[in-house]
Amino acid sequence: MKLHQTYLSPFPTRVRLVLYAKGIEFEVVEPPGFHGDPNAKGDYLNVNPIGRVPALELDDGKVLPESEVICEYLEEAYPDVPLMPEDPWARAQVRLLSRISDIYLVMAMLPLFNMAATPPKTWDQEKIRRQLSEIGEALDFLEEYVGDKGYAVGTSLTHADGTLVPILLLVDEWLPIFRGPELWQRRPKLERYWREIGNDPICARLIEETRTALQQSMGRT
Ligand SMILES: N[C@@H](CCC(=O)N[C@@H](CS)C(=O)NCC(=O)O)C(=O)O
Repeated sequence: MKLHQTYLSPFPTRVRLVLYAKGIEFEVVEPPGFHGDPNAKGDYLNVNPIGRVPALELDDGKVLPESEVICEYLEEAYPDVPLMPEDPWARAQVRLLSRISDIYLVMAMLPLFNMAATPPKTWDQEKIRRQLSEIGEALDFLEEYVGDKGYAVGTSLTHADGTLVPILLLVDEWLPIFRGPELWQRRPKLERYWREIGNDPICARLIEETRTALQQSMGRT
């Protein structure tokens, strides 16, 4: 199995959590043309015509794009080490946290990611102010629903941790370049989650991998 991905993007990180947790062997392929790399995506567009990362390539050559769909596929194809709770309400909480992150938080961060690739003196301060306000609102939504027992939902690893860990790391480490809202201020549940989730060895590994990629990318720009 191959995971076409970058370590900087939060979406493949969500998939790596599943692969690590379930002990599935895979090869990492890092396609060109992402995160400011001026090279064309080239052959990767034949692998994944959507042109985004991640894409999971099975041993028989079939390719699946879209992180959430990949995670659901892996959950069904490799049911050992379940990453979904059994209780329907808890399952809904896993999906809710991922949905809030994808729809509200990631969408609010995207314009700032794009802006960060341009010279700071061209940055639209009003746009930055609006995006930071939306990011703060999305973090408030997460504060409402995130669990308080060491994991995003319940007392063990779920797909919601795969969603939250990389995006919170980006908010924490990357957002300060825009003088963003202090992530943990007035958000004690999120603060506790962030403090405790690093105790999980798989999440600690994801944090380390993302932090290394972030430092490399900042050194490059
Ligand atoms: N909905 C997609 C989003 C994936 C996505 O947008 N990935 C970004 C990287 S963070 C990407 O590939 N963007 C296209 C590009 O950078 O050219 C998923 O969940 O897999």
